[in-house]
Amino acid sequence: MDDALYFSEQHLATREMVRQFARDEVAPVAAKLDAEAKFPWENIRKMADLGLLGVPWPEELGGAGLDLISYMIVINELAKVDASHGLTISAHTTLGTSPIVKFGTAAQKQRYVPLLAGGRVMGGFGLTEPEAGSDAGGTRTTAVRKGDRYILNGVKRFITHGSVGEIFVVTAVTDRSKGTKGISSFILTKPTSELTAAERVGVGHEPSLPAIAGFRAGKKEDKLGWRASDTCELIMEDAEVPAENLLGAEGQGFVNFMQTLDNGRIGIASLSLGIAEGAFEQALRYTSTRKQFGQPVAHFQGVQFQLSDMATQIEAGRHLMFHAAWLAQHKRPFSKEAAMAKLFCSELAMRATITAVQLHGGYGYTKDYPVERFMRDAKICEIGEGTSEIQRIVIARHLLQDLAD
Ligand code: COS
Repeated sequence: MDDALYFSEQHLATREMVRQFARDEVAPVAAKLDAEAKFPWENIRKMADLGLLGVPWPEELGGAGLDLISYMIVINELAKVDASHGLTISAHTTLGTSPIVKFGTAAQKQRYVPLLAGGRVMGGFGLTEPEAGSDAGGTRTTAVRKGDRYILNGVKRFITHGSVGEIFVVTAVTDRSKGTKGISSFILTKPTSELTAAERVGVGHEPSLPAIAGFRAGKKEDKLGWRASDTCELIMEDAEVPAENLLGAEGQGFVNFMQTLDNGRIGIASLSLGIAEGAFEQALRYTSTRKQFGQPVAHFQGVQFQLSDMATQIEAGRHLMFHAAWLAQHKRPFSKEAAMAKLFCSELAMRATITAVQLHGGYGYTKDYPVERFMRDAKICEIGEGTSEIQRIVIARHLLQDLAD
């Protein structure tokens, strides 16, 4: 792809800055963080200092004031080296912060966004439940108004930053009789579960945020990939949420989080593409140096064909992803394109990483090379923020709607 198509000088400068950070600070620790399933607190501090935890938000709200394309570049460059770092930025920014930026009152924005955008605390999004995954409208968590509070009861599952985070946007049913129009969103706060680490690095905990009674982290997941990203349950047991923490109007929650997910899908496309690109770079380098039968294996046509296919599909993925981001940035409809980009890039990440492991032969199956981690990290891209099946449903609905129109 010609850089000039989507990138300005400023985009290229952002790319160079993040590329350098990924090479110097992420690459040396990625394998250890993965092996130990540790949240990258030291790098959270460094990314906060670089403004990477609030890339697309206005400077007056503590963000870096950059655009959506810049934000996609950040996720992409991090994921080329470590998907967990890319996901940390994506989940914190799109899922945790964007609903407050987009649907919050002035007071809510002033209270929460600077803390999130400046990387002072981590944010998350509580939508998925034990019985509500692809069927996002099947939310069981309830919110019952009592005077100046809502009482929330329910469990949210697979929540990125559920344990380490402090600010969450959580969905709950306020009127069961109205179906998806009876779902609302709330801002909930709790102290981080990793206070010692947060205090060590100087970000991750904000003492002025109230610990909402009855709201806590539950079981932490032990995952196949994205192991340096924190995934945890959130539990609400008669959680007492001030009425002023209602985010948007009552009943507006479903449409709001559908819009949030539309944006999130471009981020996961960018992350998936990064994994595919990282795997490709490793495979290209390895096959150019690894000798068998007296020559580098990249001299064999069978290997060349695989490298060519990877490079071609990556190029296609870049166009799909940056085009979806461009549409979103220019306030044009982008829901179909975001689903297409997410579907294509996540399946590409899986194919490309399997090929990269194969091209590394026996070494690819060991932890001496990063491609096995890339392969484990790729799988969830076909599942999280809407499975591949859901993306196909979303795309098909657009196709049929376009026809009807
Ligand atoms: N933007 C704005 N509004 C949207 C929307 C979108 N992307 N998608 C749906 N809506 C609106 C619809 O227009 C509809 O409004 P009206 O009733 O006024 O027409 C309302 O929301 C309900 O939509 P729909 O009837 O399509 O809801 P369904 O229950 O059929 O669900 C799918 C649709 C399956 C697409 C949805 O549940 C989904 O995306 N599921 C996947 C969720 C997911 O990604 N989970 C992982 C989360 S990881 S954080």
